[in-house]
Amino acid sequence: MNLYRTLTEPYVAFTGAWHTEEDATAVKAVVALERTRVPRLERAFANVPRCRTYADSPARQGRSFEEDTEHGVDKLSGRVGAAPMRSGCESLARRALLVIVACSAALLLAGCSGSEISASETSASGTSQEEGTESATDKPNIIFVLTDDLDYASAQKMPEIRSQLIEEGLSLERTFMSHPICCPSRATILTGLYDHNHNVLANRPPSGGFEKFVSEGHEENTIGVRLQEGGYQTAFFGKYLNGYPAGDPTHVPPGWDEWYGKLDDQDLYDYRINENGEEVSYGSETEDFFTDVLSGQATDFIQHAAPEEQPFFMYVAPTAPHGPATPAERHEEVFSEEEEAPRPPSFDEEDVSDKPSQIQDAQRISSGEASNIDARYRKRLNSMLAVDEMVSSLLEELEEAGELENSFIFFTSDNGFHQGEHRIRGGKDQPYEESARVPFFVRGPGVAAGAKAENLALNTDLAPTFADLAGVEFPADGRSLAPLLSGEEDPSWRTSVLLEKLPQENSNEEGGKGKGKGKGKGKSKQGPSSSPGFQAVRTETHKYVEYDNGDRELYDLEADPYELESLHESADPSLLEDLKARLEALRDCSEEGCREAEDAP
Ligand SMILES: [Ca+2]
Ligand SMILES: [Ca+2]
Repeated sequence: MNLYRTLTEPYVAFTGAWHTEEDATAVKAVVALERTRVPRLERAFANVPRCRTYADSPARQGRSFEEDTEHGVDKLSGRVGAAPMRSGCESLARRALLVIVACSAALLLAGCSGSEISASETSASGTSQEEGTESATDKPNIIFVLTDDLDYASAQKMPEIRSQLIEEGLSLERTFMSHPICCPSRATILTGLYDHNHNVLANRPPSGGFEKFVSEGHEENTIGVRLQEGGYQTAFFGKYLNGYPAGDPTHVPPGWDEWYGKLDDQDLYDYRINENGEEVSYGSETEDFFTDVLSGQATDFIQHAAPEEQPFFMYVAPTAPHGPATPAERHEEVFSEEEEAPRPPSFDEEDVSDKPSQIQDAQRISSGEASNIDARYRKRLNSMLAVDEMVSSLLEELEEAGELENSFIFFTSDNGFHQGEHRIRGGKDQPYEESARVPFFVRGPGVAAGAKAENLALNTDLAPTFADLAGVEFPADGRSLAPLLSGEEDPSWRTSVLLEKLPQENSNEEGGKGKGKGKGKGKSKQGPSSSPGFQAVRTETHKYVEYDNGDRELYDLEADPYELESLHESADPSLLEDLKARLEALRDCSEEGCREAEDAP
């Protein structure tokens, strides 16, 4: 039976109406039905010997936690490379992975659950931040899952993410990526800084990319470094920064006790991983599928990190559903031809006379292009299913290790994704909601199950939130989301965020791509060219955008959640003045100045 054929009803799409409640009900019903039909699976991999990595290495075993913290980060930087994962135990790791994959696939059908905790069983202990009053063992584990280019609506279609994160945790419904494109967004996540302060402005040199991040001195000051100094075991899995490793495939950034940094861009077969300083190649067999390899490495880490006294921080970054969005073989046909990409009112926007020039220059979307958008949408969903299974595996492993109730699991994406809205055939790097707004779910101690909050959240907040939960200092432009996690009402919460794409030196960006890009003037045969640079203020009710070329946009998001009619020429002058003033206060802000500007009434 194809589980998903019943889930293809047209859905209420995007923005203020971005809730997919009908789908949610359908997903739940189908999963529940399957659970009654199929006998529960035993834990299939209970007896599979696992490859022990750092925890069992001679370097590690000779050292207690106290010694680790005493020696600090310099001493600890020698950890990585001490025990390459696959030396001498490759076949075991492979076997374990295969079993995990088999079990995960079975999970989808049979629901070998058991990882559920009720809200009443959780406690707020993990959110207690009084430094120095807690031992390291009281501190919560933090698991951060960062997908690549996942749009808000698609995230709601994932059955495990829905049942285990959305329904068991908090959805922050208004979460944005300040500069919604891979590398700048990830630089913000690692540093807690806006683009105008971290200065990684693009995916590639000279204005951006991994090399720019390094040259700006950020690697020594990431959230990984601070949490490691604060007594956490830190581990990184997957996609780091575009352009990594720039010539040295054994480069392990400071701050990470274990490092599994993906090489070879977005390839899901025939790629390499830098595994703790050792370059390991993967082939084109079924079991080489990257998301599954990533899942195996991350769950293995939980197994060996959980028994340690130290709490742990995991940064798990799959490349799905970014193009080429290759699904696992077992998922190739799950979302099938009935599944059509969302068609919000902004799809193939009819009247673009209100829009900036690059949108006005774009032609309407042809039926052939619409079919291509649908095909890519299905591929993206199918590619996400292995991530969905990975989330389930991580939760199951946490529960098995007795750590689930003391772990926060964060799930988000580095940017959203256009699928025909405002005639933008695909891509991101735009100020529109489809680009900048992302799915964001948190589950953990003290987080109410099924809660939703409308407070504005931003990628600058992630590092400060992790630091706050861990009880360490981390100066940043953002702020801790911890009060929102525990359901505190905060009437003084920020009322605006800054969205920005700053001017870049010549670099050939991938964002906002349309195939007609850069081909002369006049009407583009296909999609719009990428947007010029912009800075924009997004308040709870409005968005005001200033482009470098002088174009402007202003939307009343309550009356016009799909951003169909820009009011920049017709708005009440006092509203325009207010938004301009707010943008001015934000555009060069730093740290406390950002928080004050964002909080302005
Ligand atoms: Ca991305
Ligand atoms: Ca319009």
